[in-house]
Amino acid sequence: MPDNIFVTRPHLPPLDEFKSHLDKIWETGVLTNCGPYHQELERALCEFLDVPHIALFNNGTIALVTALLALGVRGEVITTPFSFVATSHAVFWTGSVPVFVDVDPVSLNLDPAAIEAAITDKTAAILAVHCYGHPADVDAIDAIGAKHNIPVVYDAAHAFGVRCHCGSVLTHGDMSVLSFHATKVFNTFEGGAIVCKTGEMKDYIDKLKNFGHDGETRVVETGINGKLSEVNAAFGLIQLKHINAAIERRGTIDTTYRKAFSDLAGIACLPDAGQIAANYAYFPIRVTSEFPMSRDDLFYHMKAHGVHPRRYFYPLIPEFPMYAHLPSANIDALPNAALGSQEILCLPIYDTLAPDDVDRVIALIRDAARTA
Ligand code: T4K
Repeated sequence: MPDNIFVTRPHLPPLDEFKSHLDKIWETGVLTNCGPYHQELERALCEFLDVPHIALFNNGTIALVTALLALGVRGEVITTPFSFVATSHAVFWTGSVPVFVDVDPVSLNLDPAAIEAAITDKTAAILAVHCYGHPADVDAIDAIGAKHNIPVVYDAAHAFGVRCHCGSVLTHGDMSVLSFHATKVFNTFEGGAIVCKTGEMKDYIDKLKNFGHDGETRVVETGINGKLSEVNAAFGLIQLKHINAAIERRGTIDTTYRKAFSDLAGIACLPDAGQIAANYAYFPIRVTSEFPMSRDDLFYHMKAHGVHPRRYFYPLIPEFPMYAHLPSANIDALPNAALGSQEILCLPIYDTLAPDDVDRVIALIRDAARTA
């Protein structure tokens, strides 16, 4: 049996580069609480991502919760059913309630018309996702937020480094939230960040992520512990040196898959959503009714042959028990998300995925089409 191929593998820079930073951390004994590596990574990321202010976090989920808290969001939050469950969980943890509306049938990102139709006097925010790193319709969503005077937060967990028609996609809305989890394009083992617009807001977020401390003896908010450690931050600095090459390699794999499936009935690649700079975080295909096997049969067939794609995002968030009772969780009212959830398969994509392994994934799908 050949080696297993997983949907992703973390980018790991040369270990020696990391060791020199570990030596320094051992020397200084500064392990956490926003030390020099933390500060340096914030500066480096602002520059690399072309954004004004970044506050690092210990993961994307705590960053999402903190972003909503920092904006004072309390009430109903219009969001997508088609995402990783952390998107809705973050809403829940702030004491708010998610209101699910349908996604666009092609991009699988929130449909602005559906957002607009769902706004009521209870709406406290819009939480949109750049699903797979493909930009949401930021102009339309920002305009809805402005028109109704409600904050817009983008869950940009998949969108590290993505640029759209007007520069970094992370500058849209009131805040954007990144994840630096091991499975992401840029990782710090665990980690995340909030991108915000002003120095005052960054100061406030920095207090919120440090128990609400404002100096040694003053506590001004019921904050949380959201700090990224020095080890994680140092790792991030090394990652950053290699990130362009890693994204480039992902881009080559993306092109190879698109070419390989261009003539295969029943396999449809998601369009790239018009990014100016993509990050190729995921490679979603739709397995449509024209394919001789169902999406799930293809999924299990591939797994039986040592290739492990993922059905991101199946089930839909509103199908999970803690959300299923909500009025907006009626799946019949979310047909585009429901179809996406039944058809999508995310294929392996990561910088160290060997060309032979890419060919193996392609051959497995093409053979399945021929022999089913
Ligand atoms: N918003 C969105 C839209 C998100 O997608 C996420 C996270 C968040 C918010 C929350 O951000 P964080 O709080 O996580 O920073 C994974 C990740 O755990 C999760 O971070 C991610 N989204 C989600 C889409 O995917 P799983 O359950 O699929 O991960 P897992 O452990 O099955 O890993 C997938 C594959 O990756 C494995 O088969 C092998 C490989 N892998 C994984 C890990 C953890 C490795 O090779 N090494 C590793 O250390 O959730």
